[in-house]
Amino acid sequence: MSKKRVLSGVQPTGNLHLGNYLGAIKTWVDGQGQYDNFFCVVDLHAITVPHNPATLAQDTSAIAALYLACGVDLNCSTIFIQSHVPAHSELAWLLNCITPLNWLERMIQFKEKAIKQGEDVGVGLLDYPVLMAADILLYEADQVPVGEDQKQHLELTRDIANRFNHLYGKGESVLKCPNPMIRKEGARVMSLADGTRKMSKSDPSELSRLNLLDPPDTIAQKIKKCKTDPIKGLEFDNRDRPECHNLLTLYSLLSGKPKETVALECQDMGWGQFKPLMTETAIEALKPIQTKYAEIMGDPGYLETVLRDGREKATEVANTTLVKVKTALGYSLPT
Ligand code: AQP
Repeated sequence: MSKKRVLSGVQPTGNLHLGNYLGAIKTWVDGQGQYDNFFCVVDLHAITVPHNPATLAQDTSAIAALYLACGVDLNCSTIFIQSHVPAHSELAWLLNCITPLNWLERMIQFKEKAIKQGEDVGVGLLDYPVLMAADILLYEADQVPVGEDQKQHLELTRDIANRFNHLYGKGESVLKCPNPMIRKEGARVMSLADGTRKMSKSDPSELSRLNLLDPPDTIAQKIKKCKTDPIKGLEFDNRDRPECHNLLTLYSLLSGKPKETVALECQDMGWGQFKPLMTETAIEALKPIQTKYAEIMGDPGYLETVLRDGREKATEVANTTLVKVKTALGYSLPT
């Protein structure tokens, strides 16, 4: 029996942080042996917010290198750049034409990000979830590992697939309906500056996040300055102590110690004792990723080969789905 397929991606909109790693990339890596995986750098999504053309290509390659540095294994996974496979844009257009506008207007991420862009908000930001649906549906993905913030977009992808099949499938499933894969712990990593807001690349404060490539002294400084509370004795799951819950969760995930072990270890600690422990744990957890990243970036030819092979494999799968969709819609295909 063939393996189930996984598709996921990250936007090259800034430095990858612990939220992207623990919410998404670590889930990819931990489960990759069981699946046939496609991991893309979603650079078409990156221009739905203001971006810098001078750094887009470089940022995109850096994220692909980080996938490898975090442990994505090319024996069971394909890494590629979204814009290198034109089928993504083409399917997005076709799906646009069957997606009701009010489905998109309901998306929380659109509402939150649109406020930041004011009157200049682009159509691309509203349309982002349709492009995401195209990304997923092209690969007939069974599972999509994402952080909790993307759950609503995943539900929309399922709705779009069902609507397409209903309208044009003649009783068959042209598009495969995917399932979200959301881990229990780490699905929503919160900001170091405010335990009620998610850690995010676009937060203007660098102190709000730990980036995967932060050097040890930066990690130490960010943890030293992170928001805490005046209470001695650290605990999980106290609604009035969101920063405490977030920091203990990060400690648990980065150290590999189960939640119960961390709860016991930290129950009598004050912040003065916890912060150095957390600092050392974060530095140690990120060191192998940073070392591997430096090796990969030191050999650009290797990364180019990985991405060229990835583009070929991805194009083959994506174009097969695109032909099915265009046939169902009644297009004549070039001979
Ligand atoms: N704080 C988070 N906790 C858990 N998972 C998270 N993800 C993002 N933030 C957290 C997951 O990371 C993957 C890639 O995200 P993305 O690059 O597509 O964009 P995003 O979700 O919008 O991430 P950011 O960091 O907040 O970027 P900006 O600020 O550019 O929008 C996704 O699987 C996401 O769930």
